[in-house]
Amino acid sequence: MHVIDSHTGGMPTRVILDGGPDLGSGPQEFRARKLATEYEAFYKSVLLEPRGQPGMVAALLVDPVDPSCETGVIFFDVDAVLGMCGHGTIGLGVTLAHLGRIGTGSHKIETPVGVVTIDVLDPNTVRVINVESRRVQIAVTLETKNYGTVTGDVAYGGNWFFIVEPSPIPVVSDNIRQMTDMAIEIREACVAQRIGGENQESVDHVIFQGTSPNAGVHSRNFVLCPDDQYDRSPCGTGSSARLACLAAAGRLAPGDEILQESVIGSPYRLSYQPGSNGGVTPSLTGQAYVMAEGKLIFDDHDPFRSGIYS
Ligand code: PYC
Repeated sequence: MHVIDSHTGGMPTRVILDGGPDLGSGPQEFRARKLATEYEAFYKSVLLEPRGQPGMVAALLVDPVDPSCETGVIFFDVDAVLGMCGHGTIGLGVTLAHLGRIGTGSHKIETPVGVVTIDVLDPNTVRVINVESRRVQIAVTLETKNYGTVTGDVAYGGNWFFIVEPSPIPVVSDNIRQMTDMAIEIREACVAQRIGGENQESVDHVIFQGTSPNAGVHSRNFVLCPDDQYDRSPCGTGSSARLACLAAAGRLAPGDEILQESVIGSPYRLSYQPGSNGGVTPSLTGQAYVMAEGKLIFDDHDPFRSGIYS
């Protein structure tokens, strides 16, 4: 199994070029469901330690249904198959450019939630035009066990988000452990109280939206991912959901650009255009760097070939 590892603002992506399971040739949504339900051991083995690392997202390349797309891709972390992944798409764009498969310019990528466009601006900088994103609930109140009442918006950006603004604690790296614990409780409360998408989709990510000490930066976020890790990047799908909330609240005009930072300070440039179904079409620009090229080996004699389960 050939892989290329990159990071986008510190958040790792492992692109799987070949050697993944045969998921058939149906719509990407069906293939993603097949991966989630029939190949859990495979996707965990790619990302669990010692082969993988905490927070890492994999991008399994598959043939696109639409031949005008450069590739199909299914993203997953160690605990879930994702609808979309913004940092992973930036990492994928940089990886495909590194391989010489694409050059600067515009390319279409097919994901389980729809076709996204990438603009490769230079070998390390990619703009993603994401799927239409929307705010679906405003100022929802939920009860948590240890943190009392929490209020936030529910929004879609390719994955499902509960967005708390302002963050209950400063969004700084010293608070990552505390924010992680709090966000896990909030996600559990969302599921228990059936707070999610219009069709009962579960909230799978939680965002705390805070301020940045850096001049010119609009905001800084902490994002909890399904694997209980925080996003080292500003989270592309989370930033898309956030743009939908800013637009719906009249706080950001179409075309206006803002700079958003992750909790470790890595930046994305964000803007949107009105979507065709009442939401927004987000644009996010970030940088990724290739770190390693390799071949994953699954040795039958290796007691940890499937990863370390804890
Ligand atoms: O960038 O959309 C994103 C993302 C989702 C999970 C981790 N990163």
